[in-house]
Amino acid sequence: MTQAFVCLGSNMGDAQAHLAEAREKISAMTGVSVSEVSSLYRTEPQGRKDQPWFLNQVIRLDCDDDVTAEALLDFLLERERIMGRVRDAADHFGPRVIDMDLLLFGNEQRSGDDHLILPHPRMAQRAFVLVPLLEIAPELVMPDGKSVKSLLEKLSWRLEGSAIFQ
Ligand code: PH2
Ligand code: MG
Ligand code: MG
Repeated sequence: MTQAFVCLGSNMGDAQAHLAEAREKISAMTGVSVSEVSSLYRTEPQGRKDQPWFLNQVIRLDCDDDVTAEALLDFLLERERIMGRVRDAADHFGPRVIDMDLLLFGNEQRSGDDHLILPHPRMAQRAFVLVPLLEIAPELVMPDGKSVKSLLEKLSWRLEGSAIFQ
């Protein structure tokens, strides 16, 4: 069994419903179960400020031994597409119906030769990822040995209720 972590995000339409649908779709994957879910956080947009705030959540997946990181990534991208996600190559950080980002897959590290980069290349800079991740995995350590807690301590951010400013 391998534990994976996925960050869900939405800032278009009924974001809460989109996150619920995403969890439902992911738990339908053969050999994968959703074993932990964080709270929902309202988060200040990163990368591009002139867009609505996001709703973000991190979930933990228990993956059977025959589920690979590539298969999980392909499944997530296909579910994004089914849910109506339109990719705009020129607007990598813009508004989206649903985003399902694979953060970690056990201790695997990938350089991106096959589109898959692990750990997720931007997670260490994002409080909207690290805060919900720590909520469900407070002792989690990255494949390079750094604690997730130490990554968050390097960032400038604040929590007000369930809102994350960064
Ligand atoms: N996703 C992005 C870009 N910026 N900002 C927040 N707060 N939450 C996101 O999920 C997010 C973002 C691209 O995937
Ligand atoms: Mg994504
Ligand atoms: Mg993303």
